[in-house]
Amino acid sequence: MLEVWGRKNSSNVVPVMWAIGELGLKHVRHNAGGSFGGLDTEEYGKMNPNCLVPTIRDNGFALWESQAIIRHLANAYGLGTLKPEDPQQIAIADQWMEWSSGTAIPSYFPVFWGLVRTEPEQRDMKAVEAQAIKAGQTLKIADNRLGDVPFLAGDTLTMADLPLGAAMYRYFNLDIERPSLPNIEAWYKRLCDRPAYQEHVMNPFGGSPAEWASCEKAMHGID
Ligand SMILES: N[C@@H](CCC(=O)N[C@@H](CS)C(=O)NCC(=O)O)C(=O)O
Repeated sequence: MLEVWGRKNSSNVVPVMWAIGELGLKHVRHNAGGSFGGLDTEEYGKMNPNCLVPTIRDNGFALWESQAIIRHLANAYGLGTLKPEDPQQIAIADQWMEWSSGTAIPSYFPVFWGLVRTEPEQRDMKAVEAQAIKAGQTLKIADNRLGDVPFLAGDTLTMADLPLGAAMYRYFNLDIERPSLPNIEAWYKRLCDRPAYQEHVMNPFGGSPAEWASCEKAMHGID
């Protein structure tokens, strides 16, 4: 049995759940982190010494770090789907995962944090706007790539698309100026057509800390 620990609105849990959905894996998810707590117990610390989410246990095998989890699921259950078969395609998929988590998401994340996770009266809108411009510039790199191929690693959806694809739902639903990114927009529309994306990524997150908390509250009692 595959078990996942993590609240479903966590930006690092979302791509893991999306991977599980794409692969159609039977699983149990335990709400943890945020207002659900549960990360500071001895038992949880043994599975994940960072006391963060997500963590999985796959038939007794515990693993943390969302990208490592996505790669494990793709290796174990997604050869030829989420995990390309050709070594060069695998390397390209890895490249876009690394770029997404190391470059693109860090450029967009302060915008999300500066709006959704910051009280309106404490927001530094100049910094948010400046960062939104930087994020847009960075995303042009993926936009160029997606002008050549429909998905980041080639013709079909792979693990390459998951980290950035998950972040794009929030990017496109934040109240910010965005540059024209026609190829990312077309890719994002393709992702929005996927049932697993609809179920695991397209969930309300609100536009302020109060709205975020009320979206999270609505999840209590739902595992
Ligand atoms: N690099 C880690 C980061 C994990 C992380 O920062 N998780 C955050 C949620 S996105 C967390 O557990 N925060 C504490 C909490 O949710 O209570 C990963 O990708 O899994």
